[in-house]
Amino acid sequence: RPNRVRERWNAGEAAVSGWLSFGNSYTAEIVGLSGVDCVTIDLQHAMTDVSDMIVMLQAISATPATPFVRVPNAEPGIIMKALDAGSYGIICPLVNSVGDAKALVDASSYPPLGGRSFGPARGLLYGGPDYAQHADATIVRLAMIETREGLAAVDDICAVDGLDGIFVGPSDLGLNLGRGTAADPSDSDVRAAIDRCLAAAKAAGKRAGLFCPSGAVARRRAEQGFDFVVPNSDANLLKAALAAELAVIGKA
Ligand code: 3PY
Ligand code: MG
Repeated sequence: RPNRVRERWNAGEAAVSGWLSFGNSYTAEIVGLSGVDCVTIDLQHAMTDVSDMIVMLQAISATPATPFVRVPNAEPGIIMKALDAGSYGIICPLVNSVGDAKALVDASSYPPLGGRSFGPARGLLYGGPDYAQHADATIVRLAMIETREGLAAVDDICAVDGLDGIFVGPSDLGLNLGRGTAADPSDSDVRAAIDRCLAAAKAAGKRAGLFCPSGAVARRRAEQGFDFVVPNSDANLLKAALAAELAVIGKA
């Protein structure tokens, strides 16, 4: 199957991803059928584990959305497992150096480009019998820039061969700059850091993504030039929608 994120990019558009933090296949199916291009299963901060991820990927297979996984770190074992389970994209947190970015590319690419081991269990079911031939070109690899070190190295990280681009974590970035954890920061230093990441990606001919706390912010960031935006997570959207309904009843 094609990667819809690449299709959007090839059409000159930003891809929109849902963000899953409940370890649940029903939520994955709902978000996958919502109209998003892609659904990212969060294995870093969310209440999810690898067995949740597998049934969530199966649920997303029954929708038009392309499955991505945010792994907990650049450890090769979990990157290879997410790909073998059928993920078409890897978002890797806390990429602080060229070495971290190369580790992501290495674990997500078959030889000769990388060192991914062969055993694409669900990858074959989702991607078809020719999976091994097209996997390297189909899979999207995004390195998260969300620390001082990552920001300082962003030009060199963007230049890493095989990396599709970067994904900015505004909360960690703000925290690292001593400016709080706002997901749509008003602080001028954090805003400048986000703009710097976008410029670095564009200068290197790479893609730039960003976590956003709403559709309005996601739209503004896509108009600014970001290629991959997330209009908030399932958990945050549920909290906000429930709070709004409770306010109507006079409960909040
Ligand atoms: C951050 O804002 O730090 C993130 O990781 C968003 O997903
Ligand atoms: Mg983060």
